[in-house]
Amino acid sequence: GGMASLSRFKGALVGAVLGDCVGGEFEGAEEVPMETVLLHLSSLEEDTKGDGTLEYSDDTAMARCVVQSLLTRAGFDEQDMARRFAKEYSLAPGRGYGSGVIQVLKKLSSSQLSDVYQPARDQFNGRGSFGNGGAMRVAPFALAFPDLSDVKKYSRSGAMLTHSCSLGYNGAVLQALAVHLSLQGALELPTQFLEKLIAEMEEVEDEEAARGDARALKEVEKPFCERLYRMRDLMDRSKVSIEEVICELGNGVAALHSVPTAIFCVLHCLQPRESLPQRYGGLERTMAYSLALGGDTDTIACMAGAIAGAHYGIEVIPEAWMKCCEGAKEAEVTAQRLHALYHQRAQGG
Ligand code: R7I
Ligand code: MG
Ligand code: MG
Repeated sequence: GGMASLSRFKGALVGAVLGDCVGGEFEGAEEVPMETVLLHLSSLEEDTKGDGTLEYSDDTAMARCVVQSLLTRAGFDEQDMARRFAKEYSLAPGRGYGSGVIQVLKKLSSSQLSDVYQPARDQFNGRGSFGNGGAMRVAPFALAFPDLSDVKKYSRSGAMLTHSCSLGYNGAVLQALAVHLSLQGALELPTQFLEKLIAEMEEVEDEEAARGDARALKEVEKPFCERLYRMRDLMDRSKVSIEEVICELGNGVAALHSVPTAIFCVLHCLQPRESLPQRYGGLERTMAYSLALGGDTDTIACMAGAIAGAHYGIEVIPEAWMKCCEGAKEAEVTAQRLHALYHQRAQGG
């Protein structure tokens, strides 16, 4: 489809759900043989599977809260979003939430809370979480706001409800930017896509709080930019092994070790790869490749799925995959409402 088409919106939201559901199988595994990944994916094609047998996890549960909040409030409302996170957690606490964020979600349930950002600030001795929980649920922000500066501003605030460390929320900003650009068709020119991300993140990471967090955590200055430069080097190589990707970009639960990785998965899979079946299209390649990295597979596949889905559109998503994943059909429906909100805003309405 064209720029910011309905197909791309559906692709982004459904792609994220698929990544979460399909990736859940391998979360925490230490690198998964491609053979095992392909077996898992082909098992989805067998019609013995019932509807929605693969359950979504916290990644999708929280993204659904983001969607509902953005739609209901026709924009970002931190009180409303915080309430929805807390409510969702209390109704279904067993979705595999990070061990730290549970504290935040419990505190957010309290009615006496005067500052909804405070529980997140109290995490990890006052530094805040650098986990990828802000980034895993951020795609809807890119689908609600056509304006790049809004995407940056609100994705940051939305992440800060649980992740007050810049290494957490800036990962969310990076992921939101990637979905935003992909929606515009920017992945047609992968080199320029990456250059745009670098230019944006150079600015985003050029602030005192980010510099302070990087110093305190003994990271280099502008850590996300550094990973994007590494990614550029990896893309220039004719052959890259899974081990090298894990070593250079990571596959862990920190935003810094997973958001750049997810973006790399999408870029790497834009073209056919020897290790992947010929019959696979780009979205299927991206999914398979994300799972083969092991580590935080549901989240990496979820984030890669959002970016790839925004690029390829809903048409390329296998019907059998959609059927197996809880919440996929619903995501396709709500994507329409986000599409309407986005275009209403784009026309200044
Ligand atoms: O970031 P978060 O919401 O977790 C998301 C992950 C995804 O993979 C989901 O699929 C789900 O499985 O969990 O939750 P947090 O608890 O904020 O962060 C996740 C983990 O990162 C924490 O449990 C810690 O192990 C680690 N972590 C930190 N460790 C030390 N110091 C995050 N921040 C810190 C820190 O500052
Ligand atoms: Mg999860
Ligand atoms: Mg995860």
